[in-house]
Amino acid sequence: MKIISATVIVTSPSRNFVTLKITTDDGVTGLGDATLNGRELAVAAYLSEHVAPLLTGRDPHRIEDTWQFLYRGGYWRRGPVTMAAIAAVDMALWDIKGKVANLPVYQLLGGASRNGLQTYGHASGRDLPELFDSIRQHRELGFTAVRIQTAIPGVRAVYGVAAQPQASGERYDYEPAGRGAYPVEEDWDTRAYLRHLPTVFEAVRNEFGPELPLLHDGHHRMTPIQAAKLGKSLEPYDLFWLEDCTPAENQDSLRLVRQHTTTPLAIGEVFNTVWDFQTLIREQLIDYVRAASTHFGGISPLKKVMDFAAQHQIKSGFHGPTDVSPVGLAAQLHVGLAIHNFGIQEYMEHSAKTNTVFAQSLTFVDGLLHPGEQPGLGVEIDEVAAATFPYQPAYLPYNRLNDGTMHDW
Ligand code: EZ4
Ligand code: CO
Repeated sequence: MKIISATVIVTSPSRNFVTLKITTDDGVTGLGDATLNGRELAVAAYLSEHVAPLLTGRDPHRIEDTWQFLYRGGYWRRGPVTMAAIAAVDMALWDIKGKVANLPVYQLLGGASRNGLQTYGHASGRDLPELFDSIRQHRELGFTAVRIQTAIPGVRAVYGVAAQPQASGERYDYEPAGRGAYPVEEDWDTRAYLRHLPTVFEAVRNEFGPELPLLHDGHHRMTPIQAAKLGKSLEPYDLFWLEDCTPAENQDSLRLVRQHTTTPLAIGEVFNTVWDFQTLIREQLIDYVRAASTHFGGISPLKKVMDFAAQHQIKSGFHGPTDVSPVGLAAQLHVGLAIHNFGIQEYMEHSAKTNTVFAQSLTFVDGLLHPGEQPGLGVEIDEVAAATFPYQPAYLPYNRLNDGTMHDW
């Protein structure tokens, strides 16, 4: 069997997605996700100009060799653009292998270790009543764990908080990228945040009791000592995890955070390779690996980092926002179902419009996600529908402090 073509599909049903489609001489096709939020066309060009021409004629079954060929052979290693491109190839080849074997990909990774994946949804509110409503809605939808983000007094716009209250029964409407040619500016004040957040968690615990698993995302905005302080002040509220408390490209700084708090830590949605986790895993400085299949080089490296993490009792918490496409989501669901050290899966449902382009076989029943039993990844793309949604520039917001200084994401 040989690869005869690799084509890139850019489509924007609600948001931008970059998808690689690999076709073999037997007529089998595989899909891979290469979506890099706000930098989509760079990956599309990397794939169509530099990767697709190298794939023609290769044996699609040689997944590991193709991965190493693109990673080691390209000389330039790592980085989000390169690794999203390699991820798409890796996923598409696993999809093909599954279809040829007539098995869902999780069966090729060792088979199911559980019945389904516990997920968490994103609850948010500009004030406590709005937040409580949002938590209740998520529980009605079947979520058994929720991430909590709220507005902060004195801060105008906070990332991760829906701008509109959700109409009863409606799904989460918050969109983590604004459509337009220039990113939206938000503001930030870490001291106000550190004062306010524990009061929010206290109120949520008082309202919902001790059992509901609660998560929070710090979006890389704290220094190590601030993160240590927040972790400590949240200990009475028994968080499932505190996510991205510092910009962790300095992995060593997590030692300081870890010395001061028993709040579990999750890091890595912007990491690209296992090396970004090396110190964090070896020294057990985190509890959850946040990598996403799409931004981490695909299924093959995700399985490898989780096997390394298993030696240190660290679990998965793969990044699952809507900017990971249905294909990328499926890829990590197959990994999550198969590995022993699964932790939790983030799940922001894709919009109805997105689902007119991508047919997904996943199920979400009683709070458990399952990738389905279709051979391969279980996602197909409707290219005619995709072509009706042309790319639109869209960017994540950025934030500045009161005095105008650019702040960490
Ligand atoms: O900011 O997906 O945990 N989730 C997050 C997301 C990310 C976006 C980036 O593209 O932090 O909202
Ligand atoms: Co995050």
